[in-house]
Amino acid sequence: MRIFVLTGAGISAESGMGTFRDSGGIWERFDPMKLATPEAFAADPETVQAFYNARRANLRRAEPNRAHEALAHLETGLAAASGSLFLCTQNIDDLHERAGSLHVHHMHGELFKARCTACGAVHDWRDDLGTGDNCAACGTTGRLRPHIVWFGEIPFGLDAIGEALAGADLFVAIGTSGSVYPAAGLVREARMMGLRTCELNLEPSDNADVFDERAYGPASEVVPDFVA
Ligand code: BJW
Repeated sequence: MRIFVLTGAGISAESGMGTFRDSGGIWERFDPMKLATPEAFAADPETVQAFYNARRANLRRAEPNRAHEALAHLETGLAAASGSLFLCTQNIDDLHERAGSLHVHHMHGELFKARCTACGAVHDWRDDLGTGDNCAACGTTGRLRPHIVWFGEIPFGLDAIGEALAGADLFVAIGTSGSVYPAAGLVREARMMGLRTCELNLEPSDNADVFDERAYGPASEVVPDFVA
């Protein structure tokens, strides 16, 4: 069995990372157009950096939950049975990796990385990022930005995502509202390619009617049940 899993903010909700569009979610408290666009960063880099510095501090305190652990076990189990797991996450946290997942595709980038807009180098970055920081590759000051895909930017590795989908038997979406493209369109692509599709979420997503199978509840319960 070759499984393509797409995860979203809901899988990390019980780890305290916050979702975007739920009641009290990140985009209810903050305007995404002022924080998560290249235009916002160009206009006010200090405010954007402060937003991501706070999110980075939160991630340093967070721990993976049973849902992340279940997917790490699924990867090992499938590999032992000559199958495979392509774990594609929209999340910028590293909780899949900390739970033991070996291969994680971060289509919207990573909070613990910074990218130099002068030379393109990507650096591990766990602490606060500021306009006075240097790029260790080219030495330029003040050109580092969060290594994150903002609105209007092209998600990372779309070719690899397409190839993995084409080679899979089953598509599973976990903890995502299905409202941000192109990730939200993957379930329809999967169906067109003949994969079976399954949604695991707290409540029906925007795409719920597209899935063949659905199970609803907290990720820490429905994901281990699915993997068992
Ligand atoms: C639980 C749970 C629990 C809760 N257990 N479940 C039409 C109009 C205008 C714009 C567009 C348009 N169509 C497309 C666009 C462009 C735009 C877009 O989609 N906008 C929409 C809002 C309409 N997309 C883009 O700009 C993307 N780029 C792009 O399109 O490039 C052009 C291109 C693409 C391809 C080929 C060629 C050209 C880029 C999108 C970047 C998204 N960036 C963000 C911010 C990242 C950094 C950060 O974190 O700050 O990514 S936005 C935010 O949303 C974040 C997430 O990854 C993403 C998805 O959110 P997610 O994960 O689904 O979270 P929620 O909160 O929405 O849902 C959580 C779910 O969990 C809910 O269902 C809950 O019920 C559930 N849940 N607790 C299980 N315990």
